[in-house]
Amino acid sequence: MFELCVITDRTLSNGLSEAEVARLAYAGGADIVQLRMKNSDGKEMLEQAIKIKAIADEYAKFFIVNDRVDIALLSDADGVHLGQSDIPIEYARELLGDDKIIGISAHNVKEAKEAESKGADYIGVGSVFTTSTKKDAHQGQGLDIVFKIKQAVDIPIIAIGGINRGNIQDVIRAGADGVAVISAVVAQKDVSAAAHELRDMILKVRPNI
Ligand code: 3NM
Repeated sequence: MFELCVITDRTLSNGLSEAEVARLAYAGGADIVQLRMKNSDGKEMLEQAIKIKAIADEYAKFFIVNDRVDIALLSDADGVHLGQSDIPIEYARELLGDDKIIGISAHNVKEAKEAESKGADYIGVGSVFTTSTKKDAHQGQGLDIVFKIKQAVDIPIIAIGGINRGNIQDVIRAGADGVAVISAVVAQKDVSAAAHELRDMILKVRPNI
C-alpha cells in the first residue's frame, strides 16, 4: 500500500506540472503521490491537487498533500503529510476525521513514538542519505535510523532522503515498509520508467507485497 511514494517538485520536473508528474508516476507504479509545493499560492496548489485527485482515482492509488490540511480537505485527498513544525496531528485529525491518512515526519525514535501515540498512520523517516533536494533536512542519518524506528513503532515507516536505484534495496532490508523519493523519479527523463524500476526493486526484496 505504501511501497513507493513519489513526491512532486516543480523545480526538478523538467517543465512538467505536478499533475503531469503524478500521472506518469502512477502509470509507472507509484502507490502514493504526495503533492509538495513549498511557498506556492493556495490557488495554484489547489488546482494541482484537484487534478491529481482525479488521476489518483483513475489509477485507484493514494494521493497525499504535504503540509496543507485545507488543500487536502478541499481536494478530498486521502490524507496529509505533516512535518514536526506543521499543524500538530491532533488538530489535523480533528479537521480530517478518522478515515484520512496522516503521515508524520520523524527524525528520531522519540518523535516516531509520539506520532504513533497521537494516531499517525505512518511515519516518514529521514533523511536516510544526504540529499540536495531539501536543504534543511536532517542529513544522512543512515540505515540505522530506519532500523531503530522500525523496531520502535507498529505503524508503517516510509524512508526518505537521497534514495535511488543504488540504495533502495538496502533501505527496504533495513526495515522500511516503503520509500519516498523526489529526484530519483521526478527529475528523470522517463518518470514512469524510473518509478517502475524502483517499485520492481522493492518487490525483489519483498516479493510478498
Ligand atoms: N523530506 P530526494 S528529505 C521532502 O528528511 C524531503 O524529511 C526529507 O528528495 C526529510 O529523494 C526530502 O531527491 C527530499 O532526496 C527528498
